[in-house]
Amino acid sequence: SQILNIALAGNPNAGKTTMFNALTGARQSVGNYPGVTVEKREGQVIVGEKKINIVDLPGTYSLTAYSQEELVARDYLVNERPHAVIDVVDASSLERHLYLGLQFMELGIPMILALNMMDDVRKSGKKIDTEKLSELLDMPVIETVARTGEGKQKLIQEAVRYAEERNGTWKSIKISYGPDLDPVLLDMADLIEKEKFLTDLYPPRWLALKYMEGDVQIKSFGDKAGDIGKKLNQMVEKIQKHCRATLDTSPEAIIADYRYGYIASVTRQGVITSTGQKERII
Ligand code: GDP
Ligand code: MG
Ligand code: K
Repeated sequence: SQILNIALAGNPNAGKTTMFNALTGARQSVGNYPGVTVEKREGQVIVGEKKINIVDLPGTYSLTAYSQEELVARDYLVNERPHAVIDVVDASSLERHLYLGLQFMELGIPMILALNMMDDVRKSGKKIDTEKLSELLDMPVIETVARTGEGKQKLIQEAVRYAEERNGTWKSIKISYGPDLDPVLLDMADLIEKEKFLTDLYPPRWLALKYMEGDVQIKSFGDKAGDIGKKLNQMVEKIQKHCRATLDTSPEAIIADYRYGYIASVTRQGVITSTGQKERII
């Protein structure tokens, strides 16, 4: 039968490597990604009769081209197309950690959320409504404590089930970036779609967003592609000028604001509650 490839991703210190070790035990190997010094940790886990290949991706806060780690992580996802990504988050800083998760959702890769460090959450007196979060994000959400192995079995089983259900289908969510950026993003995505610019690897709207964020890797692909790159550059320059002149900001800053706004709109729907008392004591 087919071997499933599953990637572990998340912010640094979310507990990825601890979870990776808990899942794979001694069945692991360490290498490097081609051309860079970033460590590549791979391991195997058996679920029932199935063999699962797990990659522990470098920790990242975003999916930009600013750092080698972020480029390695996103290049791995788009080029190797693992069957699913498990986003390991520190559940005690859920909103901050979901910033990366939202970008996986925009990329469209099948995603499972591991709410790690649930021991810390319980101690703090905070409560997370996992079912509600799963419903709102439209993906499996599993509570874990990587340090003790709590939830690891459920996590990998659910990842396998979900990976098989999605069967390699990527579906990206489209969030609003407001009245200034949305129309331009639509125009750019239309152009990208029409010209089939990198659309075998990335969703058109995602590429448009990367252009607006000034992503050097995607821009260099466009520059090599000629006309489409020139047109996209012009569109970005125009919206940059508009943002500077009328709002004294940049498209990049607006994009970050709307991402945090989207995350807050999710977590405010009763996902995070606290029994105030305990929180005050701690
Ligand atoms: P990575 O950077 O995402 O690979 O994170 P690590 O696996 O290296 O973990 C970062 C730190 O968090 C380590 O000190 C771990 O022991 C700790 N840690 C990992 N998982 C948990 C957990 O579920 N609960 C608690 N309290 N600590 C954890
Ligand atoms: Mg690690
Ligand atoms: K910790």
